Amino acid sequence: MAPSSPTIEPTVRPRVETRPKTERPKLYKVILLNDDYTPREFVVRVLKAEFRLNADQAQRVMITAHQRGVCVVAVFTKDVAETKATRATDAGKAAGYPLTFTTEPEE
Ligand code: TYC
Repeated sequence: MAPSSPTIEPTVRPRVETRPKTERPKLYKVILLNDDYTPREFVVRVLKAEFRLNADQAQRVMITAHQRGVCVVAVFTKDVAETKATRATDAGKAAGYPLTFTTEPEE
C-alpha cells in the first residue's frame, strides 16, 4: 500500500489584541497658580478642603507654587479636575482673593 501523504494543517494564529479592553480615560492635572495677594494659610486651607491634602502636602504644594509660580495639585478625570478647580477658585473669589486653579491634560 502507498504511504499516505502528510496532512497539511493550516496554521491560523489568533490575531494578537494589543488594544486594552478597557480604555483608560484621559487624565487632567489641576494646577495652582501663585499670586501676590492670597494669604498662604488660605491657600493651604483650600488645598486641604477641596483636594483632601493633609497639612504637610498642602504646605508643600502652596510653597512650590509660591516659589516657582505654579504647582500640580493632583490628577483626575476631566470632569472631576474641572469641578475641583472651579470650586477651589470660587472659594478664593468668595473671600476676595485672586487665587486661581487651572486644568491641563496630561501628555
Ligand atoms: N504668594 C502668596 C503670598 O505671598 C501666597 C500664595 C502661595 C498665593 C501660593 C497663591 O498659589 C499660591 N501671600
